[in-house]
Amino acid sequence: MEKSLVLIKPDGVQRGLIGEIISRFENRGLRLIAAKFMLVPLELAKAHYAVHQGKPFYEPLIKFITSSPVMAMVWTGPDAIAAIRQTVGKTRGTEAAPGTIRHDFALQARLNLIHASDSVENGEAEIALWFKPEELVEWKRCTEDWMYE
Ligand code: FUP
Repeated sequence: MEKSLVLIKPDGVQRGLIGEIISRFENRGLRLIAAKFMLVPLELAKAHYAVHQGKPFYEPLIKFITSSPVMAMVWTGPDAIAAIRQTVGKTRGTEAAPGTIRHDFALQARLNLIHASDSVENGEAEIALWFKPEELVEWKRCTEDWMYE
């Protein structure tokens, strides 16, 4: 099954949206397999956003992600990458579809509450960056027999 890194970014933590966001993924039927609440070291922030280095929003983004704690998680499930990005919505809240987290709780690009991996390959790489292999928990939700074909 696919795996995705999901970060509830500093704005989501500060605004008290951790529970709301986790509920959305739980309700979707996805399985949480790792979580840690943490301040992001500068080097980790730079590695995570390396693809954006040099872009105008890069420096403010690094400042933002290291400014306050994040809730870092790994979620899995069938088609987890697509399912999670669908639930998260497009980068800008004003472009995200109604019912998505970013539509329902955000307006702009940087303060968009969540990071979610955009492909299986990037998911694997991001999970390796944020978590040690032993931090991923092997278990099965009781709902899965009635949700996963
Ligand atoms: P997403 O995959 O939707 O999280 O968005 P991107 O990978 O394109 O961008 C990563 C992060 O850079 C966004 F979550 C927020 C930030 N960003 C800006 O601050 N300004 C922009 O114009 C685009 C992205």
